[in-house]
Amino acid sequence: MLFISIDEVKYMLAKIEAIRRTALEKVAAASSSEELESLRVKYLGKKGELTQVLRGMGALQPEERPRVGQKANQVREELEAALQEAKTALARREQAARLAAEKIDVTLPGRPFRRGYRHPLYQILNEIKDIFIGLGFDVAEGPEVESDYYNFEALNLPKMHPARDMQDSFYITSEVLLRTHTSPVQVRVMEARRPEIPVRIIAPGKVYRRDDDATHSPMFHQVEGLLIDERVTFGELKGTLMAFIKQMFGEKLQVRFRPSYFPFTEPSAEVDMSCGNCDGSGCRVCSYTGWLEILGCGMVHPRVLSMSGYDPEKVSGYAFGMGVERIAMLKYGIDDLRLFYENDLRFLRQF
Ligand code: 2NM
Repeated sequence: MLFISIDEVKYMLAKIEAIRRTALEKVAAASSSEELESLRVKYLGKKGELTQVLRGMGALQPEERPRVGQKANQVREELEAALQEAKTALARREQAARLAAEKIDVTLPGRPFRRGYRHPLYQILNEIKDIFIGLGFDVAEGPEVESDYYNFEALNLPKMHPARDMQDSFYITSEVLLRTHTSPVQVRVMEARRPEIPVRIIAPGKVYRRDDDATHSPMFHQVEGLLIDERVTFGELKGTLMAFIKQMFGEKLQVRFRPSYFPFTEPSAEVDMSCGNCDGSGCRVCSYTGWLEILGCGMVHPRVLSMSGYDPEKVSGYAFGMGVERIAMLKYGIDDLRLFYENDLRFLRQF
C-alpha cells in the first residue's frame, strides 16, 4: 500500500507538471481573448484538468495529500497569473491594432444641428423688460401662489368686490389662490421698502384666471409697473408709456388715453395705439375703430399706498399693466393666443 501510494504521488505530481507545461505553452500561443477564456475553462474550470487531479487526491493517504495539493495550487496560481498577463497583453495589442486601423480626420467640420431659441412670448417679454430697464426700472418677482391679502385686499379689492368672483380665480383654499395679476409683487416690494423713495419697478410673470377662448388663456403673462416718488403726475405716466409704446411698436404711431376704472388706481385709464395695419383708418384687425387697446394704467389709489406703508399726503405714484400675449399678438398679427401654447414647431419657427 505504501509503495503504491508513493508511485501514486509521483504519478500525480508528474501529471500536474505535464498539465502545467502544456497549459503555459498554449496560453503563450493564444491569439485572442476567446481562446484564453476556453483555456481557462479547460484547465482551471469546474471540470478542468487541474481540478480533476485535485479531486483524485481522495485516493492518497492523508499525510501525502499536502505535497500534491501544494503543487496543484502553485500551478493553479501560476496559470492564473499567466492567463491574466496574456489577457492584458492581448487587449493592449487588440486596442493598438484598432487605433492603427482607425483613420480620424480632425479637420472635418462637425455635424450641423438646429440651434434653439427663445419662445416668441419670452422674446416679447424680454423686449418689454429691456425697454423699462432702459427707463430706469428694476425687475421684481414674487410667488404665483398668493394670499388673499396680497392679491386682493391690499389692492383695494375688499371681500365682496365682483372682481374677486370665484368664477374668475383659481382658489387653493378660501385664503390662498393663484395670483390673478402681478400687482401682489408690487405690494410686497412696497411693504419691504417703505418709506423709501423712489420705488421704480416692473413685475413680469405668469398669472391665472378662469378664462379660456381665442384671446384668453387660464394662464397668461403680465408685466406691471409701479413708480412712487414725490409729486409724481399723470403727465409722467403718459410720457413713460408713450416712450414704451413707441420703442415697442414704432415711432410714428398715435397713442391715446381713455378714462377707465380699476379699484387700485384713481384716476384710471385705458391706453390705445393707432392700428399699425391700417394706420388708423379702420380695418378688420382694429374692428374698424382705427385703435388697438394695449394696456391699463392710473395713479395709485391713496388707500393702496397707505395700506403698504406710504403716506399719500407725501408721495404719489403711477402704475400700469399689460398682457404679454396681447402685445405679442398685436406685434405679430396673431389672432389666436392658443398658438403660443401648442408647441407646434411650424408656428414657433416663424419667430
Ligand atoms: C393695471 C392697470 C392699472 C397696477 C396697480 C398696481 C399696484 F400694485 F401698484 F397697485 N400694480 N399694477 C395696475 C394699475 C395694473 O393693469 C391693467
